[in-house]
Amino acid sequence: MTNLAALIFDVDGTLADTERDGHRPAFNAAFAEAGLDWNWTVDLYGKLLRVTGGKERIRYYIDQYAPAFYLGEYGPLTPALPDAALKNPDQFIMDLHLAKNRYYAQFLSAGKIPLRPGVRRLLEEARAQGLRLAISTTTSPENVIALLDHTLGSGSASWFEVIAAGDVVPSKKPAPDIYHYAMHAMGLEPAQCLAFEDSENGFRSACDAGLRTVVTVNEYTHDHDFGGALLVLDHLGEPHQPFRVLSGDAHGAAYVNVDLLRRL
Ligand code: XBP
Ligand code: MG
Repeated sequence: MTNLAALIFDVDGTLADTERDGHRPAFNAAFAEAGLDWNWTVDLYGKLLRVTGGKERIRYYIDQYAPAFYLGEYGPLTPALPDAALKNPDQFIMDLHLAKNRYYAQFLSAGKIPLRPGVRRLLEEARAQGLRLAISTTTSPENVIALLDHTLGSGSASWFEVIAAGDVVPSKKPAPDIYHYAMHAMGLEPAQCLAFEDSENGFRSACDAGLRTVVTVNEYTHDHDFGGALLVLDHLGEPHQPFRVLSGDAHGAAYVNVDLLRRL
């Protein structure tokens, strides 16, 4: 890509392994705090990740695994549910999600969620070479800024010209809206940008926005369908920690740098 002008990064699973060790235990802590006996195991969470968005994921869980939560508009069947859930289930879900994000921020501030290999190096190199940076994510802006502050450093959100996040678009990934939003805000065309994703939902979103995509898989996404991706890797790699190529032509490189991105 000789006309490469910007790199657009997904967040959860791409910049850091936030799902298994961040959002998932934070959801569980919020459930316990609310008096629920729900427990999202590592395996179960893999299934729930098919739905993007934390609030949407809680609703999907209720539909699939705890349908007694609702009885008509109000009033779950099970007496084990807290009063607040009986009175107003929708508000209860919103409050659960807020509590989840509070725990998530605590885990971040405790330094429990590092960046994935190669992420800091590539971002620093891209900045030094004048590439523009953006974020395109399903999670909230607050979660993105907390992650950046606690990993790249305080104020590092300013490295990104646009942080396209959360409910700013009506349809979350796999819809392409959040990528369209980011490119529109930067005044760029898809041909000038590269996307970085970790999951099939994110990859679909980027593809349907017309973007070429580099995928770095994780334990939840290694068997997803990434047909048509420029490169599928286990991570971005470091000079001392080469990536493994799962598909695509890495031109003999051992780690992703701007030179490789321009050659894709
Ligand atoms: C991943 C998501 C998010 C997170 C939880 O987003 O689907 O929902 O799991 O975050 P992405 P919220 O990979 O696009 O960054 O609870 O804030 O939705
Ligand atoms: Mg992701």
